[in-house]
Amino acid sequence: MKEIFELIYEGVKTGNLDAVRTQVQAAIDGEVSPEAILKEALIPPMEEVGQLFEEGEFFVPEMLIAARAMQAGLELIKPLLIEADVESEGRVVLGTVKGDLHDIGKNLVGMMLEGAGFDVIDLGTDVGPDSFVDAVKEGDVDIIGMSALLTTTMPQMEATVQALIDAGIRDKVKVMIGGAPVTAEYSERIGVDGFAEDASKAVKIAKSVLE
Ligand code: B1M
Repeated sequence: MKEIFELIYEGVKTGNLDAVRTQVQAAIDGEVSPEAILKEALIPPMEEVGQLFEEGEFFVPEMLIAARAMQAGLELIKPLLIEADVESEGRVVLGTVKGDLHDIGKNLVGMMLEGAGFDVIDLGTDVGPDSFVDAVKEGDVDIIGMSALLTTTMPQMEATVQALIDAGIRDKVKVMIGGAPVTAEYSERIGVDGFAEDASKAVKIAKSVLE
């Protein structure tokens, strides 16, 4: 099985979607537990990719193709994971804020969070404060994750925090934000719980805000 795990690792790291699909299916057919496939074969290469990105060795395209390859593997084991009832790290409601249609970064963050064992509900793009509030009211949400790529849409993050306060549910959920124009200073100013400048840090922040 070591060899299959190594092939999955290499496939994710190099973004070889077909190899990942083939090897994950081989592991499933060999009755390897979906949890082992996730934790020992799919997540470790993404951690390395995130690390290489932070060190400037990998760039966004490499990270995207790796994330896509990991996602292909995840899709195969997802039904089995649900069946096996693997404990989730937490539930994240993710969206790009109102007026903003950029979704590549958000999708990448969502994939990394899923890969790290979070349950992700993706509300898509152009998500207004009320939609985030409604999602929290529907229950069982641990973190709201907002993405913004435009300086003109960033204020929607503050508006969403205010909407959560107005609805009396700000203390029921952690809020984390990110996106190219977003800074740590801005996140402190608007009173959110976490800010991440890239997708791999988003996983670390999501884990730390729930601690
Ligand atoms: Co637009 N765009 N765009 N664009 N676009 C930018 C953002 C811009 C910087 C380009 C520029 O002028 N240099 C500029 C914004 C300027 C500003 O506000 N300061 C801009 C503009 C002006 C516009 C339009 C207004 C252009 C126009 O129509 N005149 C328009 C707006 C549309 C709208 O949203 N209403 C527009 C449209 C588009 C496209 C549709 C063509 C396309 C988006 C396609 C899509 O997303 N499906 C697009 C693109 C591709 C870009 C650039 C080139 C690339 C963005 C991207 O995907 N980056 C961008 C220039 C740039 O950023 N260099 C630009 C890759 C992605 C992986 O990175 O999204 O930063 P990023 O995500 C990172 C981190 O930020 C972080 O992790 C991710 C992975 O590491 N992160 C989070 C993101 N969200 C997070 C959430 C978290 C944590 C971390 O927690 C929840």
